[in-house]
Amino acid sequence: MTGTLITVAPTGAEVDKAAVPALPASLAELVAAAKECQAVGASIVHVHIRDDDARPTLDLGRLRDTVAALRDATDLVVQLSTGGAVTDPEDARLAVLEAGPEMASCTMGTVNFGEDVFLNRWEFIVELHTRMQDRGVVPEYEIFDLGQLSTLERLLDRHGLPAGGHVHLDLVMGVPGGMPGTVAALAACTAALRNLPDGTTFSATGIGRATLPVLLASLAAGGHLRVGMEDTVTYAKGRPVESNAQLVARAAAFARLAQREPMTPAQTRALLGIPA
Ligand code: KMH
Ligand code: ZN
Repeated sequence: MTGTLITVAPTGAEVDKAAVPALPASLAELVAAAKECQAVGASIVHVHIRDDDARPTLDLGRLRDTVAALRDATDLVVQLSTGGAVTDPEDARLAVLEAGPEMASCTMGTVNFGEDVFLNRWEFIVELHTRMQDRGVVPEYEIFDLGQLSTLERLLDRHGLPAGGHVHLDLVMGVPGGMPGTVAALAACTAALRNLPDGTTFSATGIGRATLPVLLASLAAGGHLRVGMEDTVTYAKGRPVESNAQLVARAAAFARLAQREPMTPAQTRALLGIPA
């Protein structure tokens, strides 16, 4: 059994900075959070950025500055979100790749997202996947529901393996409108992995109160972990999350208990086929 790849998703597009002041929103806050998270066991940072008013943005100049600042200050694999916010148009989401990340997210289908819809048409998915192949950007395939694993299988069959040659996906569990954050749902997903290329790896994240059950289930199933304030802002009942590092430290402690040490950024790059 390998170590544990821990991704931190520190910001997201949905949490309101005014309601959650600990959320890293400015570039300085994001870089500081990323450094702290690397120190306690993260190896990938999944990045959404905010504007000066802490609203989500896909501004390309800001994205380029963010990639550069995170590379300067950390060894983390920088994974830009191409999901953005539910209101972001497809062309702006595709343009994220122009910021030159090593890695980017790529969602495998449309899903109801609370009161909203997170739209991911087949043609858009194909465009994102093939642009990533052309630019050498390694995808993390985001899976919000079981059927999206079949979409991933179809994508790889028709359009080939991603840059780096390794398939890595993230099960996002517990979004209202997607699959629940349960052991049964995770087991159904892991059973479906047999239809994907040999060596496919997965991480899992549970939204809100699904955080801990999904974390434990993923470790038990040989999976990796994603945690962060994009996905939960409550550490325990009645106890707000103090920092992203607090969530990463807890994930790393569980990984060690499972005798699967957190992977370093170098080990993560080697696993995913990202050049050192
Ligand atoms: N903010 C969600 C609408 C991703 O980053 O690729 C989409 C999301 C997925 O967070
Ligand atoms: Zn995201």
